[in-house]
Amino acid sequence: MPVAYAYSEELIEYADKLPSNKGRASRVNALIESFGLMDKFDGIIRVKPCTQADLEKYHDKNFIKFLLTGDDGLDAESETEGEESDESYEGKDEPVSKEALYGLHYDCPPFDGLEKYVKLVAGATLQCADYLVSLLDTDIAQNTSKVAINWTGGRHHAKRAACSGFCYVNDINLGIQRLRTKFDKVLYVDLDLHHGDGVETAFAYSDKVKSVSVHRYERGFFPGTGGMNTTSRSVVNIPTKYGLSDKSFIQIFDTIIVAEKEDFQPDAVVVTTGCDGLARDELREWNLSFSSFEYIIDQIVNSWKLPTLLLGGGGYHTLDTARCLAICTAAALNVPDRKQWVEIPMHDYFNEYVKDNYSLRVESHVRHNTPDENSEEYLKKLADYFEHRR
Ligand code: V1S
Ligand code: CA
Ligand code: ZN
Repeated sequence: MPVAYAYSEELIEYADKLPSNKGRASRVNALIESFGLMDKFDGIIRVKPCTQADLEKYHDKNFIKFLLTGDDGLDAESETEGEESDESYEGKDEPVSKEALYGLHYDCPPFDGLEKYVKLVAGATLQCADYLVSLLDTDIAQNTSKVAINWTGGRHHAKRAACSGFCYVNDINLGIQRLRTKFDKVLYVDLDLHHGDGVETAFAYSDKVKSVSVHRYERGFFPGTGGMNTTSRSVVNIPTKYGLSDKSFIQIFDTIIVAEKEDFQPDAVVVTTGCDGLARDELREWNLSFSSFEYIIDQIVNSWKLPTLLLGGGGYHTLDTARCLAICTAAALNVPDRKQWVEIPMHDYFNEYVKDNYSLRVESHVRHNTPDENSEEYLKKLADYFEHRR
């Protein structure tokens, strides 16, 4: 069961600095280690920073220069008057700051270690893609799963020349491009609560990459894109309402996502798992437990059996994200006794789990009194819509 895991002390140290997810990478990694999963991987991908040239394979050169050094080398005049930004409406001659131009503010503030962070996170996804690319054709033809995991990746909102929504560079697009050097067709599956807008934009006109995102969709909900009618040949947007339950999530997967995969016949798969749909997540939008993620990851990895790149994405309840990603890792590895795991093993962050009595699968993770606004009728409407357009 070849599953490779992207890790280095440096990757965890710098991923821990991400302002929206401080300390998450170390909790996720430590929990995976504490369940003894490190010994079960086929290989540990020793992550090193990627190069500036690697980032420029998808991103705009000036943007990357500014992100890495704080200076894009252009004079300020090129960003004054006439740029489409909120500031330019205020007074038409007012300059737009470079930070605003490149989205390096609000949700994406600069932080200490940013340069190393982006090179390591993108480097991890690229090295995972390289691992899959370097598989022998005989390995690929075999009826086993082939997986590479980077839980610090999955930065799906970053654009070619701008940071967006806690995402500084789009490691997913870089990874898909790298996978495409060997695999003809790549299916992208985005399970994060938010719409995978940055990936959709990058490959919207490609016949070779199909992006499927299931997400919360409502006026005013970030990023505001991903309505059902924005679906095309290579873009499948599955908008959902408040309170999505495990049952509805699994139904969407089993009906729409599986059918889109069958229709496309991909040669490789990239998944952004995203744990911000969990019931106790700070965003409190969906109402999912770990079991639906476990089921979906198990299906993708162990039933589809295609070369698969698993990435992280969102997740703002740090310890539940660690629980969920540890369970997903065990599912990818097909660890048979994982269903019997009930307690958090002793490890560096063990004491932080005291509130839930050190348990792994806490029943209260699902808010039982939260209605699932995705009614049977609504789910059927979604399924019918996608069936008719195939
Ligand atoms: N949803 C949401 C959300 N929450 C915040 C936020 C909260 C506290 C802060 F101190 C700063 C920001 N921002 C947002 C969203 C971006 C969500 C990104 C999700 C990322 C991911 O999980 O999909 C994957 C990695 N941004 C907005 O809603 C935009 C604003 C409209 C509101 C917040 N302000 C700060 C900027 C503009
Ligand atoms: Ca999504
Ligand atoms: Zn998200």
